[in-house]
Amino acid sequence: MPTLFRYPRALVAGAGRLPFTSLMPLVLAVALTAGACKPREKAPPQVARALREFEGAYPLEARPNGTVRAFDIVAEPTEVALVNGHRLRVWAYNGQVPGPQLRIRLGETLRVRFTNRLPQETTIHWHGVRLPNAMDGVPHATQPPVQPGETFVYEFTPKDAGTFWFHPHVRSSEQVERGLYGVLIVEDAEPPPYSRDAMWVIDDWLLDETGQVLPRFNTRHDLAHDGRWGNVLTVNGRTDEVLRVRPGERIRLRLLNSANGRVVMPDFSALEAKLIAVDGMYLREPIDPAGFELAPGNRIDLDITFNQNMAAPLPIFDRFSSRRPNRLADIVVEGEPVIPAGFASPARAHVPAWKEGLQVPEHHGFRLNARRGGPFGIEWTIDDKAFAGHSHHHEPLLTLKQGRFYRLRFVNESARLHPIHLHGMFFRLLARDGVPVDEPFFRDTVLVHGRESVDIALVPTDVGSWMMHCHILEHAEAGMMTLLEVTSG
Ligand SMILES: [Cu+2]
Repeated sequence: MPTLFRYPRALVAGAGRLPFTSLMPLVLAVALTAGACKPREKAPPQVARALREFEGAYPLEARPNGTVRAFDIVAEPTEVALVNGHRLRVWAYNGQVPGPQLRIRLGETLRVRFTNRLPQETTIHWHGVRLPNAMDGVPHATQPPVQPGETFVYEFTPKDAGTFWFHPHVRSSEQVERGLYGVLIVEDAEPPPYSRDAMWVIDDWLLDETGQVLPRFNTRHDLAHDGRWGNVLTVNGRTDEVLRVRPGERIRLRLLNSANGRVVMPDFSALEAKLIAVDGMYLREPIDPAGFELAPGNRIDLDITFNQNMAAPLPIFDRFSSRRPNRLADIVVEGEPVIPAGFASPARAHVPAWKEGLQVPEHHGFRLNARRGGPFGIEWTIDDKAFAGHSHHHEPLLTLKQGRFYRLRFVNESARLHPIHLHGMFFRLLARDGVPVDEPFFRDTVLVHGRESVDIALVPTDVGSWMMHCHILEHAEAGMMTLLEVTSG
């Protein structure tokens, strides 16, 4: 089983197919021609090959089977017994944090009648779901914000099975932090026969001395660092979450990082765990999850078989900070053994390698940085532009054509972390700091480290105005958002 994630830089030494030195002239040559050769002009032969390799990676159209699954969701302030029974004043979907888990099957249509009973306007964004642009939940860009007391109906048929989530796209650094998020699971048309399908929603909370959500958002400190990192880490709203399984069980464990800023690196090395999906999408083949950086917005699905007998609870740690591991949850294996289920891993998706992707001229390099100014004193910028809230009409920073192959680059000119999220499309990581990385999966969010450059490739499939933003929600709120326009033909 290949190991991919040995961040920081050890990863690239192991995964790169080309030695670093042989790659450098190529990277320089590409950099020199960037801008002179856009895909719409005479496309290099690598583009045609990349497009052929993309065929069949995922469906271009939804295939509704006629079944509509209807849910009501209400957002309102409430109190929940959270963080081990402590009464926490939150904003919640249907009175729960995490919010309700919506579970449908591929082909079914999701219809959510959403009512806003918050003291602020809001929307629901369906993170990772390829859906019609009008259902994407971005205020002013795809819909008017839902005012207090109003109702809005979201209806769409997901094109992909997988682990997705939903949250507000208005003042998200406050609204998500206060507890507004939930999981959307789209099951395969024929789900693999795992003995159970478990979900860990990871969040961290910044609580004040009274044990309540500190009601100061977008502080200078948050903005000058990697957003708002909390002092209480929860899984499914608890600091003492325990997953109980029986010996021999083979389960699917889905993880979501719903934190505003904190990155976690869950350590499952004591178990027989395989990574089978990232950001909802199955891998080309299962791989070792060791070192995967689960940034805000990211999801991973694990395939775990509990062969061993464990007398004591097994703690699962977050080791993003190697000096300060955080206990996420415990796993307890107990009871009567069951016969392990032997079935083929569902991780056998067609994921293009795009080995020539780095030879395709860069279509655009986004520069990520910060400067003084703006309503919070610090602005986070993409190409020196700060997105001034959602209250204005915005011109797209970049226009892409449906069905074309693009190589894009993020150049982090700052020292902070930026998990960059694209709405409405998946992309594949091609390189970090110019060194090829063959991740056998698509993503919708990639963590860009301080001073790092990251190359991605994508084929936009859905027309519309799609957001691209940092998923550290304080960075996004302070400007690190923009729009990509995907046009037909
Ligand atoms: Cu950021």
